[in-house]
Amino acid sequence: MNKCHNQDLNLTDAPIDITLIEEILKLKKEKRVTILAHNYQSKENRFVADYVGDTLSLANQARVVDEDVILFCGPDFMVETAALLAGDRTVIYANEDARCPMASMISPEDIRLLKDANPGAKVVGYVNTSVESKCEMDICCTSSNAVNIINATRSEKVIFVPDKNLGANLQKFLPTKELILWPGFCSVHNLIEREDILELIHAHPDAEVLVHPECKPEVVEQAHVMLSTDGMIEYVQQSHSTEFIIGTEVELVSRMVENNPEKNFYPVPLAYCRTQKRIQLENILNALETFEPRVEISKEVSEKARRPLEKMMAFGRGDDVYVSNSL
Ligand code: CIZ
Repeated sequence: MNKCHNQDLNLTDAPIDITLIEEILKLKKEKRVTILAHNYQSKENRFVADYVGDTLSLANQARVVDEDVILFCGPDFMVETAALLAGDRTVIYANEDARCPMASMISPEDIRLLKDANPGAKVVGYVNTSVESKCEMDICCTSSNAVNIINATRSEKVIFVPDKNLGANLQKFLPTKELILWPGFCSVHNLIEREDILELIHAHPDAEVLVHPECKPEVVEQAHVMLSTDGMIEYVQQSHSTEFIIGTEVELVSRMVENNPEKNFYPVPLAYCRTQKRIQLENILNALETFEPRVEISKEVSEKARRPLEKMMAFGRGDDVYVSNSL
């Protein structure tokens, strides 16, 4: 999680609309709005944000910021997760059309059928799901705390939804659990092939290879370390290596370059999240001007969906387990 300092933007490498940026910065101050932005957001969106991070760290921020209004630059499920945890604060989508394809790959009815077919199995659900699907879960997780959360469940069989790649990669760290998986996937990480990583390793044999756990297992097998996005940011900062191959969304690699100018990073260029890039400065300004669209969830649904999220928040982070059990 980074607290952002707006003066950090290097304007030399991108045609950025300075007038728009100035208007956004002025308006968010006048209207006392906190802007949260996910790690995959564009450089200009990250620049106007107060905090940049992964789903878990942004959800934490949503609970503690001083302002009563939060504008969230991220896909639907992240905005709704923050809203469920933000107490009385108003939470606004930067662009409601930024809908995560993975979240629509499973429905509450699918989860009910899985529960009927596997009586006694607890349901651990990735946060990348709809509010309605969360109502069917025992506990939520993100990639940064999934192993600790699944290990703590009180059943040997655990229904893990919806990401089959994440589930298969987690299973290797969970020898006492049997994960029942669902065929969902991240449309960005699922594009990365083993050959993409092998080509980069061939070109940069001394580089450390970091990949995200939403990648296919055969991709993860080529890596030195599997980590969540905030985990990767911290890892490259602390590592003595000077070269890194990064298997996740390309914007995260831009952040690493900005933070570590003395190190070299080799991304997989096709790993580009179109959903997140639907959020543009114009959307942010419009949301600031109108305070619309707001997250509106009925009281009954909020109460049910908040329960698995609150349980997750009690665990905190934990992706150091991936490093200590290095692949
Ligand atoms: O939890 C998140 O923010 C996502 C989508 C990935 C990660 O590993 O941080």
